Amino acid sequence: MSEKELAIIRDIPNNDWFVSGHGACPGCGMTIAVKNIMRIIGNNSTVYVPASCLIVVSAVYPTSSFRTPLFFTAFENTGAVTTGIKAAYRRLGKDATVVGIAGDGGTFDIGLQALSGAAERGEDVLYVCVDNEAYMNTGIQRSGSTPFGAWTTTTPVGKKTKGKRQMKKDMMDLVIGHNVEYAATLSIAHYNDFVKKVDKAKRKSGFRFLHVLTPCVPGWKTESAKTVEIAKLAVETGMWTLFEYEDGEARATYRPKQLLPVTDYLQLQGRFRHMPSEDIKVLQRWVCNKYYWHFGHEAEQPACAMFKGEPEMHFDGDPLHGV
Ligand SMILES: Cc1ncc(C[n+]2csc(CCOP(=O)(O)OP(=O)(O)O)c2C)c(N)n1
Ligand code: SF4
Repeated sequence: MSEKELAIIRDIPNNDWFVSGHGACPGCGMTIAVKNIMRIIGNNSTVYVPASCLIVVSAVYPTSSFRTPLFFTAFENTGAVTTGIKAAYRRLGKDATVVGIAGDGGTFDIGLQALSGAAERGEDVLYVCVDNEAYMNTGIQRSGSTPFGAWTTTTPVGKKTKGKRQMKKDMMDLVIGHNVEYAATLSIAHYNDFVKKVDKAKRKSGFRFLHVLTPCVPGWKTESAKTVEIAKLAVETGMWTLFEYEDGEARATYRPKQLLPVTDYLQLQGRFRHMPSEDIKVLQRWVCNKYYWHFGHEAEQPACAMFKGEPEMHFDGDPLHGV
């Protein structure tokens, strides 16, 4: 492709292919992500969106906020429908980017089978997961992506239970396990990293997966003006790790020099407000384990000092992602 590679936020073309008029909540992280992804992908593209907040807020027949062709069928089949659209274009001799944009429920849980099929076949499509960590448009039910301790309507807080009891599923590891062409995690607060990864995914052929953490105001019980700050804190506390997988190797694209304690992230969100200190410690431990797993021992962190010497911690190095 001869067009100039995009490296920083100012390089993004001004043309909008996802426009205002949609019904998303003020401060919705998902629409910030989608607007900027579409600016980079451009209009030589066809978008598929399964049942999710995105389709509900942006496509009330016969109108749509997407200025590209938009497809919508069922919840569980993003991998299958994008495969079919691309096959039809191939048959017609047309070259267009086919993008599927699904929520975490449609990716981690109910769409996992179709995603796995498309990834394993190496279909030439771009799959974007806009991850708001629950089934939001149907009333904030927990998904495989919901973090430990979070309140949702199906992981309530009461005398016996205190939010979700399981850890967030490692979706990137599952996708990378298919030996895909490209996979990357993105943050709406790390703009230049975001731009480079979307541009890279656009330029490549084969199965590409972008995983964006997208804060949700009512689901996370946050202030709408704090969406980007919360996305940034997710990275700085290690709740969200920025890396990419390319040519068979994973590499960190940003490493917080000094991890902030998870409480800096949790305290801005009502979904964690009930968390007892022992649960916060469990979550901090998960973060530290993940951090050492990704970045290795040389990056020892004060926020993790309390776990030193515990056998399950990866304090001895062995970073799985080869950073
Ligand atoms: C087979 C099937 N089961 C359930 C539903 C109902 N449903 C529609 S969207 C949705 C939740 C989507 O959650 P997610 O993918 O996380 O996207 P979000 O709404 O959070 O953006 C559910 C359960 C459906 N449409 N189809
Ligand atoms: S419920 Fe959450 S994901 Fe859905 S539009 Fe509102 S802020 Fe965005």
